[in-house]
Amino acid sequence: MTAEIIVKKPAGKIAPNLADYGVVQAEFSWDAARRSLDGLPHGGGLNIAHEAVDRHAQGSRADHLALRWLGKSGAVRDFTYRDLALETSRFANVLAGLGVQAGECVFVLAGRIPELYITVLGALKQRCVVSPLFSAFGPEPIHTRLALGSGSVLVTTASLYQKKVAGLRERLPQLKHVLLVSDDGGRTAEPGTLDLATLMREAGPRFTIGPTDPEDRALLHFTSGTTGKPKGAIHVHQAVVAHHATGALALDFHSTDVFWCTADPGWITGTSYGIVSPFTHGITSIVDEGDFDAERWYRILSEQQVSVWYTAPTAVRMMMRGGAELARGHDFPHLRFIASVGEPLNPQAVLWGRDAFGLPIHDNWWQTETGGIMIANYAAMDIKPGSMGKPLPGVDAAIVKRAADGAAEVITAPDVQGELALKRGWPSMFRGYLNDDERYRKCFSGEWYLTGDLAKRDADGYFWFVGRADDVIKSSGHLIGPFEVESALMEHPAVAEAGVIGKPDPMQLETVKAFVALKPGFEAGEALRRDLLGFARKRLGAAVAPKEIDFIASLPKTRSGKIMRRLLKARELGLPEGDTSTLESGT
Ligand code: 6R9
Repeated sequence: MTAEIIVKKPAGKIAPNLADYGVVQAEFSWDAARRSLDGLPHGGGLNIAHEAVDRHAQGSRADHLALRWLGKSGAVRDFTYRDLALETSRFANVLAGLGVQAGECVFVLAGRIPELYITVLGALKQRCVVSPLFSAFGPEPIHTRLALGSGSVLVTTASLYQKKVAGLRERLPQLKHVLLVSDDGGRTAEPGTLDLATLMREAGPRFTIGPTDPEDRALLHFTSGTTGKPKGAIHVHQAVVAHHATGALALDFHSTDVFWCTADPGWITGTSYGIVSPFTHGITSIVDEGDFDAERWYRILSEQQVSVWYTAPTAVRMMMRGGAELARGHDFPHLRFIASVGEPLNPQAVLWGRDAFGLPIHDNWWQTETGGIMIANYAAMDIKPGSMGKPLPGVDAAIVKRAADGAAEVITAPDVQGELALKRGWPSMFRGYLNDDERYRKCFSGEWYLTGDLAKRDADGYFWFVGRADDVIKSSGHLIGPFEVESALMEHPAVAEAGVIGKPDPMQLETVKAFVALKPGFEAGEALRRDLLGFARKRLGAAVAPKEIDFIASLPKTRSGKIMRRLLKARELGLPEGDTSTLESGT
């Protein structure tokens, strides 16, 4: 790992919310965090949509820009908090008018269009359980999720409906209402569906949110396992306390911020931080309908005066491919904080941020199951590139090993690898896997939630990601984290991306094999392969360095950008590929 530590200078123009980690950690309490939200009037409980929308629309931020939508082909639509409150109330009235009750499940299958954001928040007002799906899913993954979640309402676009859903209707007896967004502004007219725009016009713009218990179900997000069906992680309204607190502490939101979370709400990052967290802070969010395009992204960061940017390592690596010169063609005078999640952020990428933007990239770690950021590099804290940072104040994280009887034993010595565990009790912890209590129970040992990730904690309290428990390689008695090997390969000028697996070996149990995608201008061939093998061996030593390297055009990734190492392995070994519903097409 890179030895350099990025030492932060004390307060720049804007003082960080978390100025001293130790102090905030000692003083933080979830009860106090809860009190920085409003709660529903007259003791009506806690509802995400009230905290995200109505309380601002009823207060001094009513005319503040909440959401600026950038369409694929140049259209721009702006919504103030007042606009958002009226539109989301209309949708809540649409649901109520259709007889959709609190607790019923509403799915939204759409690209990043304003209706997605409005219907998710509107459904939360009606106290429905909401599940946003990736619009790129094919019919089968859509069917699996709607069936597992017993979806009674689906909001989608006319074209997605024709292509993907119409043929499934007979197999979805629970699905009572399909509401369509027109692709061209006209009225939709598919049999068995309703036109959303018409319903919205007819619905009233005022809606009173009913009493909401903080433990009422609110959001449902599916996450893929190695095998079997996707798991539906259930989150409750109380999660908003963590969404809000992490916005302040980990993403350093200030009231003047323009925030851009590049994630799609089909991935939990795009819901917790693309919808809920920034709105609870009353700040402006940018939503881009378009797909990744380095030049477009630089333009958005610059023209929209983005001040806080939350993205993923895969996007950072794609931008790195184009070189820092591309970034230097733009000015980013407003940008002051960059964060990333989803995968380990290679030290190279942290440092590239400094070259391209004059700012390091702050890695943070969490999962669909944790609902919000749990470990982070904070604005005021020194960064050790390659580390995920320190636990969120209010979150107790530890490295544990599982004893023979399954009990989790905390490892107190530093730098020892074990499973990353979190002590129960933070508000956005998932409350179950849909219809799978057994699987839920297996995630816990006493007070500890076991994450399935392997990590280390160093003597300064920084956490270092090693790999997912199922990705870790065992070679000649050494445990080898694929991330460490990938990061070393990434330091080579020809390498754009690397994915590393363990390949069964009769002598060593497993040997390390790397798949490498090259930057433009480099040619795959024997000479480069030898060069890379030597380069890795010099950095990592013979025990850890890959023995084999294959060149590959691009690595298989999930739609949220995670390298699917298990798929590289299955393909290498000719094994069944397992659940590939989240695989990004073309990889
Ligand atoms: C938010 C999200 C969770 C898994 C997690 C881990 C990996 C996420 C990471 C990271 C290393 C980071 N992961 N952030 N690994 N460093 N900063 O990604 O949720 O899609 O459920 O994935 O992603 O393996 O367990 P989800």
